[in-house]
Parts: sequence; C-alpha cells; structure tokens
Amino acid sequence: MTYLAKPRLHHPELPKNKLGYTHRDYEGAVSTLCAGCGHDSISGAIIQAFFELELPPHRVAKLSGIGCSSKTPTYFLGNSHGFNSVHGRMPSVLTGANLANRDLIYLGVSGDGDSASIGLGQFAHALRRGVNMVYIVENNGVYGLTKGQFSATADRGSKSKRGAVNNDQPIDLVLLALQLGASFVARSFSGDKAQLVPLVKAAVLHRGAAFIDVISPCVAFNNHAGSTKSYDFVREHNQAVNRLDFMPTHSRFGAQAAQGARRLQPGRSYRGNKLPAAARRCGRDRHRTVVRTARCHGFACGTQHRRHSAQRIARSRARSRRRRAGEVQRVVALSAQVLDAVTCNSSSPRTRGPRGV
Ligand SMILES: Cc1ncc(C[n+]2csc(CCOP(=O)(O)OP(=O)(O)O)c2C)c(N)n1
Ligand code: SF4
Ligand SMILES: [Mg+2]
Repeated sequence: MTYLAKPRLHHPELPKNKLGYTHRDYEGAVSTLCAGCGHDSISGAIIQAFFELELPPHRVAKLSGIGCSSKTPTYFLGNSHGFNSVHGRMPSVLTGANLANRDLIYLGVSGDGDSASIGLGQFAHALRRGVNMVYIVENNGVYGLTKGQFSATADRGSKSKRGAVNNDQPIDLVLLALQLGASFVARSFSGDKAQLVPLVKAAVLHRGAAFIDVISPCVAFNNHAGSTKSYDFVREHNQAVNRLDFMPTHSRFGAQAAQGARRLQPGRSYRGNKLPAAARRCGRDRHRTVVRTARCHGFACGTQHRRHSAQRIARSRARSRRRRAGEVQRVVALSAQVLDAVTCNSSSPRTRGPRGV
C-alpha cells in the first residue's frame, strides 16, 4: 500500500486527446488497494476508456457503495463528480441523481457483495427500470474489505483461503441482468485490458442500462488453488466468445468484429444487411453463447447484448426458429425472451433520454 501523493506536474509531451487532456487528467489519487488487486486494473481500463472517448471528466458522475471495489472511484477520474453511498445503496442514489440531472454520464461501480448480497434488490430494480447508466461490478467472489467471506457470486464447491467449501448456489449477475432487461450486458476479466477497454467505451456510449460484470481477483483472500476467481483459474477457463473492438454506433464500425470475421474498414459505414456476413453471424451467436455459458456459470467474456430494431429482432427470431431444434431450441427461446425485454426497454421514453455525449 502507498499513501504517496501523485505529483501534479507531468511530462509536457504526454499525448493529448482532442480536448487537450492527457491520460493523467483522467487519473485519480494513488490507489491504497493491495498490490496486484484486480480492481486496480479495472480503474486503469476506465481511465483509458474515458481518455480515448475524449470526454471531459466533469461530465461524469461516479457513484459507489462500500467495499474495496467501491473505493476505486477515488483512483480514477479525479476531476469528476463522485458519491460514495451506503453499502448496497448505490443504485438508488444513482437513480436519484440521474433524475435530477440527465446531462451527466452516470458510472456506478460496485462489488459482488455490494450488488449481489446486500444490494441485490437495488441492483435488480435499477436494471429493471433501465436507468441510463454504466454499472460495473468488480466481481472477486468474496467480501474483500471485510477479510474474505464468500459472497453470493462465489461458485458452489469453491474453497475459501482457509479451506472451507462453499455449498450455496451462486448468483450469476450476467444472467440476472439479461432477465431483468438490461439493454447492454457484458462480462470481462480485469486481466484482459484489450477486451475491457472497448467494452467500457461501448457501455459509456450506450443509452440505457449498461451492465458489465468484471471478474477481478482478490489477491489477499481469493487467489488460491480451489478458488474459481483466482488469476490462474480465470486465465485457464476464460473463453472469449468474440474478439471485441469498439463499435461506436450501428452505422459506423472501426473494428474487427470477431475472430474469423473479415476486417471491417475503419471509418467506413456499414448498415443492416451490409454488414459482413461473418459479423452478422457473430451477432446472432452472441446471444446464444451468453445465455448458454451464463447458465452453466462459465466465463463467457467479451459478450455484448445490444439493442436492435423491432424488425431486426423479428427477422432474427424467425430465422432462429427455422434453424434450430431440440436442445438448441430451448436456448433460443431464452434468447428471444431477452430480446423481448430489450424491445420493451427501447420503447420506454423515460430511459432513452440523450446522455448528451
Ligand atoms: C450495512 C453494512 N453492512 C455490512 C458492512 C460491512 N461490509 C463492508 S464492505 C462489505 C463487503 C464488500 O464486498 P464487495 O462488495 O464484494 O467488495 P470487495 O471488497 O470484495 O471489493 C461488507 C459486508 C457495511 N459496511 N455496512
Ligand atoms: S483485500 Fe482483496 S479486494 Fe481488497 S484491495 Fe486487497 S486484493 Fe483487492
Ligand atoms: Mg467482492
């Protein structure tokens, strides 16, 4: 741990974005978390994302609850608005702030204890209402701040540092967010910045409830053999279902959509059916993969769930119905429920106010 203050001066030739801000302008105080804590890597990804999005820090309001994860807003976006709420109550404070001022970008940062245990009701209702926000859970499977008790996201059969076995069923926040109708849902890993940064950028520009569950190992209490949230376990079992880059809107992609997809031309516009076939295929598979892997509590990283037009949803549903049968049919049915929820969300004017980005 360090309590050193960051020097205010920085190298005059640090790269600047078009607002004239350097990376340093998006940083916060020096972290006091344990060296190697996954949460610090998430802070790094958030700093990088906002620098690259070229958003002024004063346009952001960051809110959190209680926990090591909830301390992290102090360590990024030092020039943004911030509020550290009571344990598990961040979502309702964020909802209230959002009602009072719709022009800010709301970034909620929470932990698995903060959101899946004491704050589960708050989490559920904020997503159900489609509050315009980015909601990040830094998920380490334990209550890090209070010395490593199992949280509600700890997998059944996983072992604590002292060898106790968790016999309870875990809560899968990704699956829950899909069921609750969040219009952007993703899972990532704090150790994969190349994946996490574009996800955060896409979530920030998404209008509506954007949720990212980031597996973030706790080196002090949950990084041993027998844990399913340790660096070793996550690296071994992490399966990226697609390789992501940031796609700012439906109309303009400057990215490689997926492994095996043909390269999309930077700056070129692609609309609807003009998307390369491989990218469209990847979009369809994405829903299927999210649901299937989430159900068996695997790590499906890099998964995004995006809003689509009603016609596109109807077309995709009809195609799915024709193609899939038997066991796969069950998964598609679940996926269709998810898309239904997205349609409902999209038609709610309350949740679609411009973020003013
Ligand atoms: C009302 C209330 N109950 C319990 C606590 C004790 N407490 C502080 S942080 C925490 C758990 C934090 O876990 P998590 O959200 O997963 O954050 P992490 O430290 O793992 O990042 C608990 C139970 C509290 N501060 N307030
Ligand atoms: S106790 Fe765990 S979660 Fe908290 S700072 Fe240390 S490594 Fe991170
Ligand atoms: Mg935790």
